[in-house]
Amino acid sequence: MEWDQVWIDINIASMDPALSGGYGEITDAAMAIINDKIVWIGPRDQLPAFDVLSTPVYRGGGGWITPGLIDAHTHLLFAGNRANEFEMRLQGASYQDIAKAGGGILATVKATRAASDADLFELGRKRLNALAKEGVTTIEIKSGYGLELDTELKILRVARELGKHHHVDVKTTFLGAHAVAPEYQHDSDAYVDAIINEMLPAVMAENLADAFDVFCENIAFSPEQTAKLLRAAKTAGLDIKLHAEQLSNLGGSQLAASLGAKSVDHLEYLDEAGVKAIAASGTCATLLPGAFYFLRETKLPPIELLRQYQVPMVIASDYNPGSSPICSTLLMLNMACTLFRLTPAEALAGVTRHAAKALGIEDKVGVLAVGMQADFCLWDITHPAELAYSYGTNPFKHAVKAGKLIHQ
Ligand code: DI6
Ligand code: FE
Repeated sequence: MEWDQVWIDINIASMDPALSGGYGEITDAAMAIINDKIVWIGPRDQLPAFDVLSTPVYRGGGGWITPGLIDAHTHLLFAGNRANEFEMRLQGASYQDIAKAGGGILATVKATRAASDADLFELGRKRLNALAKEGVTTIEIKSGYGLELDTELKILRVARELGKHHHVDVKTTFLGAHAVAPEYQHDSDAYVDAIINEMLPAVMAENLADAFDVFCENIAFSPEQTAKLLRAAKTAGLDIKLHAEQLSNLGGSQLAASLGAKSVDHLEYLDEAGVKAIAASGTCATLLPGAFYFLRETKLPPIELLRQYQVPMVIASDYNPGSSPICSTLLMLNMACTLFRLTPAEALAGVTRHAAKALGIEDKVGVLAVGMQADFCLWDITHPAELAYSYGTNPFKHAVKAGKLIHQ
């Protein structure tokens, strides 16, 4: 056999549903790679003979290998911070009160409009490095802190640039409909029209987005406005997804499901009809425990119903300055289990196999199997449950991205 690299002295949590056990585990495993692809994976004692003199062999020291982690919902690119609002909330103001008083998302919009491309790139690079050091190899980044053409384009261009300059793959989402722009406070329908007629065509012309998202909520866009926006995006050829049922139940999930959305996200207020609808359309349910935690939400997403209807559950950081200022995908694994009672295996599927599905890249990444891209991490752990169990000592050792060992 002629291979470019072979890994031995490892255990593998492949997350391959074809293998038994929640992790698709292979203990005392081996894996072989040619170029950017996995060409052999299995128990070490079944590894075919290969030329040990000409093949680089990597030893994993008995640790575990998982697919590279995928953070499928982030608002990574913003300027400033909202620690002042954190203090206000500690004194009793609600997230909605602050938003209605012109703070919240609009405060970050102001800071982000004022930031230069270079500043924004630098902020993004540092945050992406922090995630990469926890094993993230693919990330989704949303715009949504511009709410005007130039700044939305600036954020998406910087996101694309980050993807070019960093080993982490970046998928971009145009979220011009994150909040009603300050210029349109009294005419949200006109802002919806501006998104559809001015911003979306400009985003498409520069190929700046892979997907389109809307915040469907009583402090943002109504279901009618959301439907109009999602239809326009779909017609333009973008994947669609939705911030839905975060603070109230407006039926956004059903709407998004009826339009074939890849995912609906947040979902604390999702009901059974909504769960049925997303199960029927093959839409993923993205759960964001960081926002639940930081907003001290008490209403849990309907986890048991999602399990019952076999909806793929995604776990993501929702990293943003208002509702989840926590730049850590690993901490989300822990919170998914402690706050939402997911099993550690479900949580890991949420940042690998299911996250890949939510981004439409499940044919390439998220599972370790023959033919998949060689995106994986080596961890200094004795069982994959440790990734969700403990936090703070970071057991991450190495990432391999598209067959390349990353030095960081
Ligand atoms: N829901 C959220 O939790 C974030 N965006 C959204 O639509 C919050 C964004 C922020 O507060 O800056
Ligand atoms: Fe979000």
